[in-house]
Amino acid sequence: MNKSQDLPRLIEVLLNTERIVVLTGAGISAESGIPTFRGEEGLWKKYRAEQLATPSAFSQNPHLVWEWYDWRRGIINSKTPNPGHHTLAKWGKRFPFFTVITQNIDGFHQKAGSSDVLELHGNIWKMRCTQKGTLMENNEVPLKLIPPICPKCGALLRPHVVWFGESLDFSILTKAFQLSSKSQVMFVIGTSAVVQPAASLPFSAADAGAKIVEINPEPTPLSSHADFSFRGRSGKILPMIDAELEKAEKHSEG
Ligand code: BV8
Repeated sequence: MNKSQDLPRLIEVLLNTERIVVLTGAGISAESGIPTFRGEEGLWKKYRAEQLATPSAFSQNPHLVWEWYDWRRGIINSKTPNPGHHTLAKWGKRFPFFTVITQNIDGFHQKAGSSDVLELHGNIWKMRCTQKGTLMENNEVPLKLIPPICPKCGALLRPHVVWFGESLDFSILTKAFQLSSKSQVMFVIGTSAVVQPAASLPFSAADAGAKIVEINPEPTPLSSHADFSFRGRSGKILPMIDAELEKAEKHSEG
């Protein structure tokens, strides 16, 4: 087994760890049946996310952009979190300091029971008024009106998500970097690690001395910097690590 898939060594590290952050991307929800961005199924009609998840696409054609989000809301609404999400929720109760920093907007970490979740790119069930910024929750599937309008002032509503070319919420991003640089271990799960500024978080953790554990069936720009790199699906790998951790805990309790 090559060093980077050294499970016993990872378990040894985890037994002596209190502070963990996890960065997740679309890949952790892939086994729930939600299309990733850059996989084959990431296409919608003939568009890619980078063409639709932008302010200019929305101002040019709010109806088309809302059709895309309505389609995604429909898929997310019909799926459930998978064992990868549930393992992280379990670890959130096991480790004293445990935060999930997600790039995903599907809300599946919270649905699986994770309580400390930072949503870097927003949430697909939230909308905000383009005029007044009023924030609201809307779980209609399918949307009765496309594009939806603000019940308060009648202006267009937009998804409460961060589009390409838009800045992330400053306080959320600051907290994400602070937690990363204080972590002892950072798991990086199901992300192609190309979208900034999220992709810089693992480097901030590593610079502060954290061990980086990547879980992804494919190599990414982060792989060569990771201390551990498990080539596989998170819905399988995370429960496997959890089972080994439980065994080691029982053994160390004597
Ligand atoms: C910003 C919300 C300041 C919306 C999303 C530097 C260079 C070049 C460009 C930039 C740069 N800095 C900033 C930019 C611009 C841009 C950017 O990074 N572009 C990329 C394409 C290079 N960044 C931004 O615009 C950000 N804003 O920086 O503000 C600024 C302002 C103006 C100009 C410059 C800077 C905002 C980025 C947020 C965009 N919003 N989502 C929505 O969802 O509709 S991004 C979207 O793609 C997702 O949120 C996700 O975060 C992101 C990345 O996708 P992944 O999650 O990684 O998914 P992907 O499909 O790519 O990969 C899936 C992975 O899972 C794969 O590796 C696969 O192997 C793996 N996998 C598959 N199955 C499994 C699995 N893993 C485990 N188990 C499995 N079963």
